[in-house]
Amino acid sequence: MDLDSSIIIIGAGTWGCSTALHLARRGYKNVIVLDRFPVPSPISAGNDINKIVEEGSFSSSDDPEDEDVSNILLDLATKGWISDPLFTPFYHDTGYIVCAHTPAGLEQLTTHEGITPSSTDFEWLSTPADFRATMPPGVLTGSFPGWKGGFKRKGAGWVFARGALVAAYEEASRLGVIFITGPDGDVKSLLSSPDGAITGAETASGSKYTADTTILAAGATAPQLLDMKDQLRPTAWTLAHIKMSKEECALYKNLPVLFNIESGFFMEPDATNGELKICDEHPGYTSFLPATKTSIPFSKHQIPLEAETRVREFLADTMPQLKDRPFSFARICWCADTPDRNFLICRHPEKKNLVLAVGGSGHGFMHITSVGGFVVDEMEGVLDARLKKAFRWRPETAIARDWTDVQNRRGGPNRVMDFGDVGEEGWTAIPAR
Ligand code: FSA
Repeated sequence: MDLDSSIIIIGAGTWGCSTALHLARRGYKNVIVLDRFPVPSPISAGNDINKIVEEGSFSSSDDPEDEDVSNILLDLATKGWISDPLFTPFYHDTGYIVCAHTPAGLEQLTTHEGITPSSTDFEWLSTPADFRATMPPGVLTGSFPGWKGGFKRKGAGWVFARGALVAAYEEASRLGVIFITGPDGDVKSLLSSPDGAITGAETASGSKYTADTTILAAGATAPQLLDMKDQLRPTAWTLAHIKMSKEECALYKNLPVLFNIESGFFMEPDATNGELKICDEHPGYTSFLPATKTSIPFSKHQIPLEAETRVREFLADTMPQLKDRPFSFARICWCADTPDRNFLICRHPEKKNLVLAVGGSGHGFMHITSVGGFVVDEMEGVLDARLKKAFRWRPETAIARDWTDVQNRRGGPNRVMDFGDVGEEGWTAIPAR
C-alpha cells in the first residue's frame, strides 16, 4: 500500500495505539487516531497498573486447530516484551502461579490451562504451605483452603500496562501519527459513500474525517458503530486497589503473579502510588438494557458490592492481613468476547476500506507489542494464512448466540452476571482521589 494513503484509526486504546505504532514504524505518513479521551483513556482496559503476561504456550481454546494460532500469537507478543526496547522496560518476569480450589476448577486447570502435577514447566503446589512458600514470609499468611496449582518461576509475570500503552502512543506520535481527542475525536458514526464503502468517521463535534482506510479499534464499543452480527459480547470485569505502606511495598516487591482461575488474582503494588490491585475472577458482567438486544458498556469507577465481597474473600484466603482494608480505587473494565475468543481482525466483507481490529476476548492487552502488526498485515493483504482464518469475519459462529456462555471462565456464581441486576444501591462508594 501507498505509504502516503490516509488512514483513520477509531479508538486510542490498547489496540488502536498498537496499530498506530505499527503503521508509523512501517512508514505510513498520514495516520490519524480518533478517541473521546486522551491517552491513557480512563475507560480503556489498558489504562491499568498491571496485566498478566505469559510467555510460552497458552491456549484460549480447546480446539487443537487453534493451538498453532495461540502459539504464533504468543511468540510474537513475547518477542516484543523481551526484545523491543520500547516495551522491555515494562515487563517483569517475576513468575506466575495458576491455581484453583474446587474439583471443577481443578478440572478446568487441567483441561483448559494444561496444568497438572506432571507439567514440566510448572512446579506443582498441593498444600497451603507450598503456596505460602512461594512468597516472602508475611505476604501469604492465608489458609489456602483446597488450593492446588502450578508455579512457573520464569517466563511469565506482569507488565506495567499503562506505561506500555503510553509508550506506544508517544512513539507513534513521535513518528508522526496525529491523535485527536475530546468531542472532536469522539466518533459517533462511520461515513460511507453511496456504494457502501467506508470513507471515514463523524465525531461528536460534527467534524467529518475522511480517509482511504478506516480501522475500527473501538473495543467493547465497536457494536455501537457497526453491526457486528453478534460476534462481540461487551463484557466487564471488576478490579479494586488497596493502598500499601512503604514497608509493605518493599516486602511485596518482585512477587510472582498469583492467579486462582476461580477466585481472583493479584501482583505486586504499583511503583507510582503503592497500590495493590486485586481482580475477582468470574465469567464477567454484561449490561443488557431492556430496550436493546446487546450489552452496552458504560464507565464506572466503582464495582458491585458483590464483587467487593469476592475480592475480600480472595484476600481472606490468601492475605487475611489485608482483607478489611478500604479500597483506594476501583473500576469496571470492558472487553469484548468473540464466540471462540479468537481475535476479530479482518477487512469487512462488504464495507470496502474498513478494517476491523476488535474482539480482544480477555487476552488482548499482552499483545499490544504485536497486534497492530496483524492489523497492518491484514490491511496490506499479507496476514499469515493461519491467523487470517482464525481472525476472520465469522457471523456464522454467532447465530443464536448464547449471551450467557461462560466461555471457559469460572468464579463467583460461575455464570455471566448482568449489571442490570446490581441495582443503584449495590455499588461501592469509594471517594474519588
Ligand atoms: O490469563 C490471563 O492473562 C489473565 S486475563 C485477565 C482477565 O481479568 C481474566 O481473568 C478475565 O477472565 C477476563 O478474560 C478479562 O481478563
